[in-house]
Amino acid sequence: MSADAVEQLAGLVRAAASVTVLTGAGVSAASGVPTFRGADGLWRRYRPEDLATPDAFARDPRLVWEWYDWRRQRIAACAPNDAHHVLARWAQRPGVTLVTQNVDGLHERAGAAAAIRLHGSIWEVRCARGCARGREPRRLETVPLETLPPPCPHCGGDERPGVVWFGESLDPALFGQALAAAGGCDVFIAVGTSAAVYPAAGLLVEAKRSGATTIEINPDGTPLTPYLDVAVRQPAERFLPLVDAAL
Ligand code: BV8
Ligand code: ZN
Repeated sequence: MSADAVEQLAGLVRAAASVTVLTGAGVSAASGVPTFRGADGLWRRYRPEDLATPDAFARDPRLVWEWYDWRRQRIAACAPNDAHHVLARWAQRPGVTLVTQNVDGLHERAGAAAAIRLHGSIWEVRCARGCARGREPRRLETVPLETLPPPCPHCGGDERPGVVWFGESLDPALFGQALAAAGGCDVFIAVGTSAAVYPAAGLLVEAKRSGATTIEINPDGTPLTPYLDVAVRQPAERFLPLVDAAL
């Protein structure tokens, strides 16, 4: 691990008045949570259009829930890793905003309660019919679930996972907060994301456009690598603790 890359990032974070971090599935890889597009990726065995879309759910809610229940069981057996713990500490510092695409809840379990969760949570469910009392998400942490799909406690219809599917809009207030944090920071750090999914990946572009120093921590390159100032080809769980120790 190059000491100057560690010192370079520590210097940037130390000198920054505001830092925004965007994480993706790669930050949870070391915890054993399968990523979406990596070698052991979730999508390899399943096609996104088959499972993470409203049409898929309308067509076969049980199949979609079998996938989510399997993922919930996998994630329940995982623990936050050193990258989550470092980012939870950084998120306590003034001027640091943590934004995540992840739905696994590991940032929150590491103590980053205020993480902006752009794509929702696999630990929340809500009424698929959108009935008056069931439309707000509720926590449901049972694994495995007794009934697939879980029934809405208010209208008895199917509940759906409390996540944002492809073709669904992100919560405008949440995305607005993330966009402001990307456009207003001195340093923007993308950790463990393939920058393949929009509008989340657009936060990197917004940070760059607004003059932030942009950094990517990822063993592999991404489509946005050419536009970034610093590319750290290291796993997050090894690199972030070294930067944290150098702060
Ligand atoms: C929307 C929740 C408006 C569900 C997910 C342009 C503008 C707007 C929309 C689009 C657009 N172009 C295309 C679209 C449509 C679509 C999209 O982006 N499609 C992609 C595939 C091209 N976007 C949408 O539909 C979004 N909605 O735009 O609303 C709208 C409304 C109506 C009609 C049209 C538009 C909604 C997107 C949200 C989808 N939901 N998740 C669930 O989890 O089941 S996305 C899913 O992918 C996850 O949330 C995941 O986080 C996310 C991104 O993937 P990554 O996190 O980056 O994970 P990945 O596996 O890809 O990469 C891991 C990386 O980690 C790798 O690079 C690897 O090298 C690295 N890594 C591995 N180990 C480590 C590591 N890094 C560091 N350390 C390690 N140890
Ligand atoms: Zn309902």
